Amino acid sequence: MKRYLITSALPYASGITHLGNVVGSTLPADIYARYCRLLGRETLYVCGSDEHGVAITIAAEKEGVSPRELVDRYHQANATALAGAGIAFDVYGRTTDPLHIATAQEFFQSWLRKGLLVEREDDQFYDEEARIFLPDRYVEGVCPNCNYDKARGDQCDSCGAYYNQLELKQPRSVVTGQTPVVRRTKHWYFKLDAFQDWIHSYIEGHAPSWKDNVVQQSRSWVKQGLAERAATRDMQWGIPVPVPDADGKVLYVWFEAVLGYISATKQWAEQQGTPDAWKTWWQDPETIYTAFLGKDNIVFHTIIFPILLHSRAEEGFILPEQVPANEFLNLEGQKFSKSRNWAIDLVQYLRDFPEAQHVDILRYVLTMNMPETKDSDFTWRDYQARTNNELAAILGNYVNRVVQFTIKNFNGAVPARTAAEPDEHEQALQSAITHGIESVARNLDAFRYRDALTEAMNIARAANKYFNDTAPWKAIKEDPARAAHALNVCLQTIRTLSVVFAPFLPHAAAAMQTAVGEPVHTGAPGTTQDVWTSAGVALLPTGRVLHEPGILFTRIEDSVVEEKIAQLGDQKPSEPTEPAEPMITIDDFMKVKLRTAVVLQAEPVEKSKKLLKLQVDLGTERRQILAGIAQHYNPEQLIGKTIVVVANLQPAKLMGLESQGMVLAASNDSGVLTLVQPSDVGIGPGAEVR
Ligand code: B3M
Ligand code: ZN
Repeated sequence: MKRYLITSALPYASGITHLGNVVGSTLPADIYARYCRLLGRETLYVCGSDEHGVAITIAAEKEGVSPRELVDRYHQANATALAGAGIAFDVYGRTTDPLHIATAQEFFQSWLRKGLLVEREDDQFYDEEARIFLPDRYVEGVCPNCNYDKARGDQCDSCGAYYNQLELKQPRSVVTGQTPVVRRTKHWYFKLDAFQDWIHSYIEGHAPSWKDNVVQQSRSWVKQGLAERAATRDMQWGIPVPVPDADGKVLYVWFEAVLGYISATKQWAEQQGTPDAWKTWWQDPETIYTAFLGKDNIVFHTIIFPILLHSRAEEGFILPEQVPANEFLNLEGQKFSKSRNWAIDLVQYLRDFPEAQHVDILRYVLTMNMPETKDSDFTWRDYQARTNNELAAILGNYVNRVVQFTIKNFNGAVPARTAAEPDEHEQALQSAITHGIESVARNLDAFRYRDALTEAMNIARAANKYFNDTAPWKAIKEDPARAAHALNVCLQTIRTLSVVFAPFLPHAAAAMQTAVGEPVHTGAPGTTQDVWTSAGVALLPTGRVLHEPGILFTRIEDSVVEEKIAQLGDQKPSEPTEPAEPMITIDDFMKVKLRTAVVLQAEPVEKSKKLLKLQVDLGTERRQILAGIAQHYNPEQLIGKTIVVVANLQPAKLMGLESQGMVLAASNDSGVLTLVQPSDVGIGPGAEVR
C-alpha cells in the first residue's frame, strides 16, 4: 500500500516567515497533504526550523542576541504562525534538536567510512572582527578579470568568470566591511563528482514528470559537472564535525538541513511512541516522497539531498519522487524586502486579520496567484476583489441563502427528494460536480493549484446556477414538493463543496459540514479517511437537522485595502533603497551603439566554464568578443547566427584575452538564458539597433 511522504523547505529560524515562504512551499504542501488524507492515503507532512548556518549568525548579530536565543524565538513564532495559517504539519521539528544532531553526525560518519570525504587544507579569507572564516557569499571585491567592483566571492556577475575568492582584488567582508586576512584551514570535501553519472540518470529518469523550472536548473548544474564541495565550515554555531581535532568546525548547513526532514520524522515517531516508525517512511519503497520548496532551493533537493540519500542506498533510503518547486511571489509589483518594509509577515497578517475566514481568504488568494511556473504578484486590490466577488458572492452567499431558506421554510431540516428523475437543471449540476471533483483531483496530483481551485469554484458557480434556475422561493408557492427537491439537491451540493474546498479553505469547509450536520473532515493530520470518492454522492438523509452557517466571508472594504497599501514601505528603510531600475535619460541611452553582428567563429575559453570566444562580422569590420554563454550554447550552435552587440564598449581583458564589445542576452531567475537575435527579416551584420 503506497504511503505519501511530504516535506516543505525548512524556514530559517532567523525571522518571521513571510508570505513568500508560505506560497512557495508550506501552502502547496499543506493543500496536497490535506488532499491526500481526504483521499484516504496514508500521509505524513514533515517540516521544521532550519536553525544553523550564516543566515542565523548574521541575524543574531543584527538583533544583538545569541543564535540560541534567536532560534528559540523564531522557531516557536514560526510554528505558531504557520499553524495559524492552517498549515497542518504532522510534525514541525527543528535542527537544533539532539535527534537531528545525532542523525547529521551519523550521516557524516558514514560518508567518512565510505571514503566520500576528502580532508584538505586550503587558504581562506578570515574576518578578524567577526572572527569567522568567510564563505564565498560573504566576500566581495574587484573582479580579477574585468575590474567590476561588486564581484562576489566565487563568480563575477559582470563577465561571468569563475575564480577562487583569494583572486579577488580589494576583498572586503560583507559581514563587517573589513579587509579579510588569509588563513589556512582544513575542511572535509564531499566527493559529489563521484555521483556524476548516477545523478544524471536520476534527473533524466524524473525529468518527464518534473516541472520545467526544476529540470532546467538541475540539468544546468549537472552539465557544469559536479565538483567536490566543502561539507564543513569554520563556525562556532552549528553541528560539530564528529571527528577528533575538528574543534571549531561544523557541518555546512546545506549538508545537514535536508537531513532535517529525516530527523523531524524521527521526532514524530518518538512522539507517537514508535521510535522506529520513521523507517517505514524513509526506508521503504512503498513511500512516494514529494518535496516542496522555492526555486532557490531546487538543486539542494534534486542533486545534493538525493546524493546524500543515495550514499546510503544499501539501507534502502528512498529518493524524492516529485520536487514541485514554485517560483517567487512579488508584492505590489516589487520583490519582497524586509529591509525596505516591503513584506507581509504571517504574524502581522494574522494580527491584522484575526478571524478564521481571513486565513481561508489568504490561502485562497495565494493559491489563485501561486507562482507555479513563473513569478507572480500579490496585490491588496486582488485580495479584495477575490474575497468580495468570488468567496463572498459565489461560495458564501450560496451556502447562506440555501441553508437560511431551508431553515425558514422546511423546519430547519433536509427536505425530501421528490422528483423521480433529475430534470435538465439537476443533470447539468450533477455533470458539473462529477467533472469538477475529477478535475480538482487530477490538477492537485499534478501540482496545478490555480487550476484545481478554479475547478472547485466552478462547482460553486454551477450550484448557484441550479439554485437560481430552480428558484425554490417561487416554486414553494406553486409546488412545495418541487421546492423541497431543489433544496435537497442544493444541500447535498454544500456537502460536495465542503469536501473539494477542504484542502484549500479548511475553516469554510468545516463550517459547511457543520451547517449540514456532517462530521468535520478537512484533511487534518490523524483524520485520514476517504471522503473524496463519495464527495458527489447525495448522502444527506432527509430530515437531517441543519445549523446556521453564519457569514462565511465578509466583504473587504476599500478603506482596509488603502490602509494596507499605505503601510508598505512606511518605515524609513534601514539602508538606502536602490531604485528597482535606475532611470537614465534618452541622451544617456543614445551613447550606447547597438549593432547586429553575424557569428563567424565560436570556441571555448581555456580555464573558464562560462566564457566563449566569438569572432563576429559587424558589416564593416570583424571583432573578437568574449561572452559568458558557454553553459547555454555549444559553439557550433552559434555559427551564422545574427546577434546584437554593444559596438562602442571600451575593449577589456578577460582571462588574458581581449574582448572588443558585449553580446546582448536575456536571462531569468530560473537560470534560462537566450541571446537577443533579430529574427523576422534577414537584417544582416552592422545594422544599427535602437
Ligand atoms: N532554510 C530556506 C531558504 O533557503 C532553507 C531551506 C532548507 S530546506 C532543507 O530560504
Ligand atoms: Zn568580471
